[in-house]
Amino acid sequence: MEEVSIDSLILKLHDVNAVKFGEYKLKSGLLTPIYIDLRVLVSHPALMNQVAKLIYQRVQEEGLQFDSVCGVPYTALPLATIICSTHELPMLIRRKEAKDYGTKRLVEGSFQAGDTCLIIEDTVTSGSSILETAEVLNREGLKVTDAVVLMDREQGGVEMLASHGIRLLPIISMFKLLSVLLEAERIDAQTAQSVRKFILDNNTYRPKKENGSEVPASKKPCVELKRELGYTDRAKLPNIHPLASKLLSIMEEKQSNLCVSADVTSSEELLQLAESLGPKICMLKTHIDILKDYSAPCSQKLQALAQEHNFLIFEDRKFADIGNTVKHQYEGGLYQISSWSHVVNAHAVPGPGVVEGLRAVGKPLGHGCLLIAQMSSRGSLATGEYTKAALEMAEQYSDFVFGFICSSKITQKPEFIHMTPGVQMQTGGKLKRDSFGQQYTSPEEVVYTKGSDVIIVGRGILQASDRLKAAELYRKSGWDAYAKRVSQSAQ
Ligand code: S5P
Repeated sequence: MEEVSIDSLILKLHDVNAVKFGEYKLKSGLLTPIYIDLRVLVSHPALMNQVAKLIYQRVQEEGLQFDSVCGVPYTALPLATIICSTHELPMLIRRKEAKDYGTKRLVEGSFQAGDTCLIIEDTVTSGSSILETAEVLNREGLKVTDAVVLMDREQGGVEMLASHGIRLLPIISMFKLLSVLLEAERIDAQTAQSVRKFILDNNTYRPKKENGSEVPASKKPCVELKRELGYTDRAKLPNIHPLASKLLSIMEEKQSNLCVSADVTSSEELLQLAESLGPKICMLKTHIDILKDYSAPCSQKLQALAQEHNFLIFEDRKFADIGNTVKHQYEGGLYQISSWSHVVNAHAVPGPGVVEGLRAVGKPLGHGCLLIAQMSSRGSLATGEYTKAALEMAEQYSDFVFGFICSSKITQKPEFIHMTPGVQMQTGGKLKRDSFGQQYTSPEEVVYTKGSDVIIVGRGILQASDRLKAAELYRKSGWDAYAKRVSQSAQ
């Protein structure tokens, strides 16, 4: 069977009218400018097989463990059938209505209480259809922990299901779909923008407070639709962290939102990189503990280069311990990170103490910290509620935390900087990965579609035959995507 790429699948789905633009009514009664109707798939067997193949690929990549598979009736039922038949997996069928004769079962097939069942779905808006199916399966004693969906409308399904303990793994997101159709000139920029606005304005997820009442709808984190402040204006915001302000000013001045990830193992190569790529970047990210020959003069020279070429240094130490320990790790030991690095980052997992420990050292020195709210690696656990908790922690310590490591924009507050790793130019529309689960997105998608501020690029530049040329390519691509985003938001 031919290799399936997400981009070509999106175009084929558009060809067969599975994606339509106009005015349509959703199950909820809401009028939508885009309608995804995957019921037509059954009339296109080759496409059906491709979709089934992609879903199964995702299941394998995530390493999901389950005893059986259940497709949400009716559209996903044939998809589940193809997958189960091809890979000889046991399947269950959920009846939508119990028959009034015979066994009266709501779930057909053999299973045992405590078995795990993987759910497959074609499209998700709020996640309610998956939840309904999961509840029926739960009542029969089955566990549901994961669901794979072909198309996520990004209107709160991931969050809603996560709040019920189900991880939703989408293959195509609405924003990806729009950017592919726009790129292929199947839709114009105005249509794409109006759909984006609709999606952001109609997030269906209403998290419950502890007392059970609903908190007001929050918009899906993503591209800002009101006129967006540019980097220069954000640098002047009254409550902005001085380092965030400095970074934004550097970005504007050098027309660069490129942070190079200098993942090299010798001091000489690190300094040579900083010297040659310095003029192209706003920030240089280090993993100081991978150097085989680190000595204090290396970090002193790096500081001098940062001054000369006007970039910030970010030691990607990913602190993740109790406050007292990270304090020592930050200021002491062999590397004395706080003496030379403007920026560090931390996992939110230990709770606020990790930020308090780092802040005690870094704040008096004028340094700042990024919290890791999401990760680029396959199967990352930093999603949903965890991401939200990281955001809350950043808000609480905004005198030290000025931004996030994340895959897309997670807050509309313009004081916070979003920095995204896992960036490489995409070729042929295929999602790039490395052999250890690193997942790559293009600069355009990260900055324009996902609303992030800074692209972090390592091997995309380091492995190029001409690193300077590659850095210029990434700088231009990241900057053009930012310019396009800001100019569209002004329209
Ligand atoms: O989620 C993350 C967070 C980080 S900081 N994913 C990442 O890849 N990183 C870092 O970004 C990672 O440690 C590496 O230094 C860089 C990505 O490198 P590349 O070669 O894959 O571009």
